[in-house]
Amino acid sequence: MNPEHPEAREAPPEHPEDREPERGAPIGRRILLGTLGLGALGVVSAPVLQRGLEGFLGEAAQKDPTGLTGLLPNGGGFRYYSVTSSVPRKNAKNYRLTVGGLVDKQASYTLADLRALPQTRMVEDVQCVTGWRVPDTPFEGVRLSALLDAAGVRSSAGAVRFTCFDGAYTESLTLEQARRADVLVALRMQDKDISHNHGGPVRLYVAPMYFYKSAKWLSGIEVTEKVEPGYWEERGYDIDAWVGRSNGRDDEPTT
Ligand SMILES: Nc1nc2c(c(=O)[nH]1)N[C@H]1C(S)=C(S)[C@@H](COP(=O)(O)O)O[C@H]1N2
Ligand SMILES: [Mo]
Repeated sequence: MNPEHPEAREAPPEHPEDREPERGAPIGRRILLGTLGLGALGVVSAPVLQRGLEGFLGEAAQKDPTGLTGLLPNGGGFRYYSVTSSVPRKNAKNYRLTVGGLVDKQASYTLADLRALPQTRMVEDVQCVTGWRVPDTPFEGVRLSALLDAAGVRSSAGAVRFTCFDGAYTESLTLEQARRADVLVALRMQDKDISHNHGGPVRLYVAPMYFYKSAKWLSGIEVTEKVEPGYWEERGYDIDAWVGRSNGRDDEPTT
């Protein structure tokens, strides 16, 4: 009924140097892990193979309490999605998140600024509209509502538009949705700083909606008058993307 969004692609290797040094981890271990991550990429070549590998990694992860397999591309049941073939890397030095549009006070946050604000942690299932699902995934970050309140949203505003430093992806929420307590400007995912491939250093996290709402590589928050359809929404997906109640899905009530 819906076109399967086809932009799942092979994840680029995570650069070990993008990671903040694991405090206390011996240097040798870090180098070993980085090498392993790159080596494993050669194995992930076809989608079918990839699915097999994900199954393997799922099992391996359970047997590996060190979390070593978490460094492998597409580990932990996630697929890598990007509508662009490459995305610049941002870190604590050059990352900025701007808040503008119909607000009284525009703002530009560094990563340190965002880390200094109160953090909210949530554990919910991640659900992609194409069917894959990752249960009980922790996300942590600043409530979007806190950034909107700090900016002072004008009375003419009705929606929020999100832009990304991949230069292509966009998303939108109504102001009411954006103010929900389960919508975060996320800095952490799976209890780690968000990696580049997962949209780090900062991604949007819209817990009650399909994962395409959770824009990766978030760089701009613009308060607008009306909802402007995002990247996938211009291509036929629902703007109001409630899990189980959108995109042709109408789950049975669970009562
Ligand atoms: N900037 C950007 N954000 C994005 C996407 C994308 O292609 N670009 N894909 C979306 C989709 S369809 C999904 S399922 C999730 C995938 O997140 P992951 O790569 O961390 O698994 O990111 C969402 N956010
Ligand atoms: Mo998705």
